[in-house]
Amino acid sequence: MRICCTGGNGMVGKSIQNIVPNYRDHDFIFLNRSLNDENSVDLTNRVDVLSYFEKHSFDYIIHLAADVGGLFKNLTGNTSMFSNNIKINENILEACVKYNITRGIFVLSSCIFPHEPSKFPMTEDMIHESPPHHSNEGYAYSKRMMHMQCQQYNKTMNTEFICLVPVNLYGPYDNFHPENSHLIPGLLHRFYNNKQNNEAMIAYGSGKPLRQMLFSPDFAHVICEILFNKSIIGRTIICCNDEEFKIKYIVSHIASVMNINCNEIQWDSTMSDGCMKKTVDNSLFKTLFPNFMFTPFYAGIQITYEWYINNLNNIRV
Ligand code: GFB
Repeated sequence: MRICCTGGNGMVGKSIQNIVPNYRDHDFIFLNRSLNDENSVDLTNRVDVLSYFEKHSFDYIIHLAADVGGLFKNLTGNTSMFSNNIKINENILEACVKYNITRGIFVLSSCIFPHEPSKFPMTEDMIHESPPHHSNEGYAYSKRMMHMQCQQYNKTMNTEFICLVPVNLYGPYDNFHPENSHLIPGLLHRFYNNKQNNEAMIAYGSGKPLRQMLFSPDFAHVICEILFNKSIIGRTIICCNDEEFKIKYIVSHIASVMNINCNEIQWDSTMSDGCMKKTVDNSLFKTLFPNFMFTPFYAGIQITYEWYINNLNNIRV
C-alpha cells in the first residue's frame, strides 16, 4: 500500500519514520511544510493540496499535520489556529474523497473534549457534549469539525476514516519553542537555559491541574497498528495509558531528571493553569489492544531529555 503521512516532519511524524522499516510491504510518503522538496505542501492552500494529490496516488492517509501548540500559544492564537486547521483539515478530506483515499487515521486531541463534562473520565461519545475549555476553543472546534466530517464521509461515502484521540503528547522531535510549546518541551528548554545562565527555575501556573501524558513513539506504534488492522473501521478511539499526574509532579520529575533541586522551582501564579482536568477513558483502547505496553512516564521523560541533550543544535523552536 502507498501511505501519505501529513506532518511528516513533526514529533509523531518523525517517530513514524523511525518505525517504517517494520512495515516493509508498504510505501510511506511523508509530507512536510518547509523542506522545499517535492513533498513540501502548504496544506492551508486548497489548490496546492489538490494538485499534489492529483499527481501522487495513495491508498491510505495518516493525517497528523496541524497548527498546534501548548496552552500559551492557544490562549493568544485561537482565531488563526481555528482558521489554519479548518483549511488544512478540509483540504485533506476533500483530496481524500476526490482521489479515492478511503482509509485513514485522523488525529484529534483530548483537549477538544468538554471543559465541564457530565462525568469523568470522558468517553469517545462525549466529544461534542458541551463547549471545550476557552483557552483552546479555536483548535478544539477545528478538530471537532474534522471529527464530524470524518463521520459524515464514513456514513455517506463508505470511507474508513478512523479518529484517534491522544492525550498530551511528548517525546523526541517535539517543538521546544519557549512560549508556544507544550509543558514538557517548554520546561526542558527553559530549565536547561536557566541552569546554563544561573537563572531562577520558573514554572507556570499553580501546578494543580491534572494531565495524562502519552509518549509519542508509543502513539506512532498505535497509529500503524490501527491503520493496518482492517477489522477497525470508522471508529473514534482514545489512546492513553492509566497514568495521570499533577503538573507539580511532572515539573518536579523533570527537575530531578535534570539534576535540579525541586526546592529551587518557583511558580509564576500570574500565568494561566488552563484546563484543570481533562481525564479521558481508555477502556475502548484496552479492549482492542489488551497487551499494548505503553512506555511509563519516568522512562519517557528520561528518553526525551537524553534526546534533547543529544540534539541541542537542531531542535525545533
Ligand atoms: O502542555 P500544555 O501547554 O497544554 O500544559 P494544555 C499547560 C499546563 O502546564 C498548564 C502548566 O497548567 C500550565 O500552567 N505549565 C507549567 C506550563 N509550566 C509550563 C511551561 O513552561 N509551559 C507550558 N506550556 N505549560 C493543550 C492545548 O492544553 O493541550 C492544546 O492548549 C493541545 O490545544 C494540548 O491540544 C494537548 O494541556 O494545558
